[in-house]
Amino acid sequence: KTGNYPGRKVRMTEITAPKSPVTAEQFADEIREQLKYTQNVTPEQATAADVYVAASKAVRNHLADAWFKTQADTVNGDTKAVGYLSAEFLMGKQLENALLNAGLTEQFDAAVEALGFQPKDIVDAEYEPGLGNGGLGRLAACFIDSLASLGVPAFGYGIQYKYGIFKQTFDENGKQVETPDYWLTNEEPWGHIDYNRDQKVSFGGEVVEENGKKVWKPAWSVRAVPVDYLVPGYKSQRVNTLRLWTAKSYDEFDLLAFNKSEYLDAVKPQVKAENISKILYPEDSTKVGKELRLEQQYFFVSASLHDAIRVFYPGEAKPDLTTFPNKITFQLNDTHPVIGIPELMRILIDEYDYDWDTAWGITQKTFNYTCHTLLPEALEVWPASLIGELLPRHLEIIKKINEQFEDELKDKGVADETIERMRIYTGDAVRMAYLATYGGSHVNGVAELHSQLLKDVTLKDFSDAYPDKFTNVTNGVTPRRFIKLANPGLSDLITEGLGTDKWLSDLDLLQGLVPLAKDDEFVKKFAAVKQANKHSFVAFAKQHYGIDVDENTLFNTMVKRLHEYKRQSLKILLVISQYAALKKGEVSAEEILPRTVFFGAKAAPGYYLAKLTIELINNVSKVINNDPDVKGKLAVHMLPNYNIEMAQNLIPATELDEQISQAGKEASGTGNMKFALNGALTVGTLDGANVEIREKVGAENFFLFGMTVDEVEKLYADGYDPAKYYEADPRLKQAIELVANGTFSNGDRNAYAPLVADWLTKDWFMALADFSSYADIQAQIEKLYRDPLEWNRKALLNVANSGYFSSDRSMEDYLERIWHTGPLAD
Ligand code: GL7
Repeated sequence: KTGNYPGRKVRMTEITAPKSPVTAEQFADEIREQLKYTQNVTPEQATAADVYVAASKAVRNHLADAWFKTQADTVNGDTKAVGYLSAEFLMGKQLENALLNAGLTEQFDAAVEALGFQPKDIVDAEYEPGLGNGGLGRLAACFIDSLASLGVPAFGYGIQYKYGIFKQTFDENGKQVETPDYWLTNEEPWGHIDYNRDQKVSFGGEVVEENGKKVWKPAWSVRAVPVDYLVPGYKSQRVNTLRLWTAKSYDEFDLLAFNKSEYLDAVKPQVKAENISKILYPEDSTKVGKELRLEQQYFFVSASLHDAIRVFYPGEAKPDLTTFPNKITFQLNDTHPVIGIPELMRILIDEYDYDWDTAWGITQKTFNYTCHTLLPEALEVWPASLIGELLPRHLEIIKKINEQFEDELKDKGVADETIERMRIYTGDAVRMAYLATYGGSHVNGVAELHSQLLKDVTLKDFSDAYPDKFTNVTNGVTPRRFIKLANPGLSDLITEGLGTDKWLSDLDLLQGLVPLAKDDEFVKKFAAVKQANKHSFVAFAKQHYGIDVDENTLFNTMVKRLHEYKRQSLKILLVISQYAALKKGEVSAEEILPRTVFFGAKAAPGYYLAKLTIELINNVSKVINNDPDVKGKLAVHMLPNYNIEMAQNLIPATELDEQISQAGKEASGTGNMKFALNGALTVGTLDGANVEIREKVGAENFFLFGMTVDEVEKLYADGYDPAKYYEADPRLKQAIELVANGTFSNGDRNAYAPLVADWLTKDWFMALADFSSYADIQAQIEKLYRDPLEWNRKALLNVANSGYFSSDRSMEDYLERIWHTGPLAD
C-alpha cells in the first residue's frame, strides 16, 4: 500500500454541501427528542444550557454516518492517513463550527427560535474548552479543521485535560490571579468516552534479560481511555477524529488500606493515575522539566501509537508493520510527543519481534517533526536519570539510537567536535529536538524566516549533515472560524464582492477583491462593516468586562501570551509616552488621534517579569482611564482571560494590530494572520510570518519598524547597552521615569523597580533599541487614519492579499513536502 497523493492541487471546492439534510422543523423535533430522552426535560422546562446540549447532540448525530464512512474509507482505502500528535488542541467553542461545517446553521437558527430561544444564547451557553496555551495549540485545531475540509484522512491525538489553561482575573492591585478552569463541570456533549477502545500505558520498573531478549517489567500502569471528538470538514462530507486520552486507574481502590481506615491512602493509586491527565501545563514557549509532564507525554503518545496499530490492523495478532508508514504518517507537534520515536522502536522490537534495523527503518519513515520556536530554552531536554526511572527501556533505546547516530555522523566525515555538539544523549541529558530531527524524515519550521534560522542557527549542525530533511511550511488559520464565524459582516461583503462563497474553501479567491479596492463605494461598505464590528465589540466589552469603550476611536490591539520577547513592554512604554505628551500639552486636542488600546495576555504563573508587566499595564490603564485631561483621547484596557471567544470578537473590530516582537524571536505568529484577514493594518517588525504578510499585502500596506535579525545580531555582538537608548530619546526617558517615579503605583517607587532595572541594564529583547523607530512610525499611522477612505483601502488590500494564510494552504504544503498523501477518493 502506498499513499495515493496524486501531485495535484488538493482543492475540494467542487464538492458542494449535501442538500440540506433536514428542514428546520425536523431539526427542532430532533432537539425536542434529545431534550426529552437524554436531557429529560420538557421544552417548557428547558434552559439555554439544556437546549445547547440537546442541539449539540442532534448535530453530532447528523455527523455520525459521514464519520463512519470516513473511518471505513481510511482503513480500507489506500490513502495514507495523517496522525497529528499534539499535547495541545485549543479548539474553541464547537457548536457553531459544527453547524457551519455540517450545513445546518439556518435550520438551527429557525429551530431554536421555534423553541422560544435566541440562537446566540444557545451558542453562548457552551463553555470554551481551553486545552492549549496559545498559538501552538490553536494551530493544531486549525490544522485538523483544514484536513477534514480537504477530505484528507487524519487523526488528532492528544490529552483530554480535566483542567485547561487557567482562568485569568486581576485583583484590585492589577495583579494576575489564576483560577482553575474546570471546564467539565457541566455536561460536555461533544466528546464521547469509549471505554472499549482503551490502552494500557506503563511506567517505571526495570529491564531484565529473558532468553537473550530485553524485557521491560514496569512498576505501574494506567488505563488510557479515548474521548472522541468529531472533526467535520467544511462541505467535504468527511468527518475525522480527534482522540483525546483521559487517564483512569486500574486499581480503583486499595481495600486493605480502606479496611484499616486509611481512606486517603486507599485512593492513592487512583489519584496517581488520574493525575496524568488532570491539568494542562500553563507554560508557553518555555520548557517544563517536570516528571508529570513527561508522564503526560508518554501517556498520550504510547496510547496513540497502539491505537493506530489497532485501527489499521484490526484483529491481527501478527500484523505486517513494515507497511505502517504507508498507513499513517505521524507529525510531532513540537518536541512534546518526541518520546514516540523510542516508543515505536520499543513496540516494534519488544512487542512485535522486529530486529533493530527493520524497526528503525519503519520508525524513521513514520515520523516528522515541526519545530515551533527559536528560543533555545524552549527546546526540551530531559535529565537522563528521569527518563531512566520512568521509562528505563526507552532510555536504553535512546542510548542505542545515539550510538548509531554518532557512527553515522562519523561515516559522513563529520568532525568530532561537531558530533559532540550534536549528541542526542549526552550522558546525563536527552535532547528531544535532536532526537526528533534524527528520528524522523522531515523537519520543518513554521514561517520562511523561522525555517531559515533553524537551518542557519538553531539546528545548523543537523542541517549541514542532513540538508534534505529540512523544509518550511508557513502556518495558517482556518477561514471558517476566523472569518466566517468571527466576522459574518465581512464574510457577506466578500461573498458579495466575489459573487461566490467558494473563497471559504479556496482562500486564494480573495485576490478577486483587489480590483474592488479601487471602488470607493465598495471600500465604504468595507469601512461600514468594520464600524459595525467595533459597535458590536463595545457591547461585548460592556457585557463581559463592564467597561465603556468609545467606538469613535482607533481600535488598537495587542493580544497574545505575555512574554518578554513579544515586547508588551515596548507597547506600554509607547502608550505612556503618548500619555505624557498629552499631559504636557505637546499635542493639541485637534492634533491628537483618539485611540483605545486593548491588551489581552496570560502570563505563565511562575513568570515573574511577565506578571509584573501585566500589573503595570493594569495600573497604567487605571491612571489614564481616570484622568480627565485625556478623556476621549486615550484609553487603555487590559482585558482579562484572553481566549478564542475574545479573539473572535475583538479581531474583527480591530483596526491596528501590534506584532512587535524582536526580530528573530517569534517563530511565526498566527494572530498576525487573523488580523490581516479581518482587515486590520499591522504595525510590526520583520519577524516570523510578518515578513511574508508584508510581502503579500504590499510594503505600502504595512507599518514596518525596528531592527532586522542581522541588525539585532550585530548589536548583540557589539555589546548592547540599553541605557544609551534611554538617554538618547526623551520620549523613552520620560516614559521610563514615569514608571520609576511611582506615577502608576501611587507614588511607590519600588513597585516596578525590577522592570525598570531590567530595561535599563539588560533589556534582553532590545525593546529600548527599537523604541524610537516604533514611536516615529506612529505619525504615519495617525496620518493615514485621518483619511478613512485610504486607511480602509489598505485594510481591504490586506484582506484581499492574505488568502495565502489559510490553514488549507498550510495543509497542502505539508501534503506535498512532508506527508506525501492526499484526500480520500470521493
Ligand atoms: C509557538 C510560536 O511561539 C508561535 O510563533 C507560532 O505561531 C506557534 C505555532 O507555530 O508556535 N511556539 C510555541 O511554543 N508556542 C507558540 O505559540 C507556544
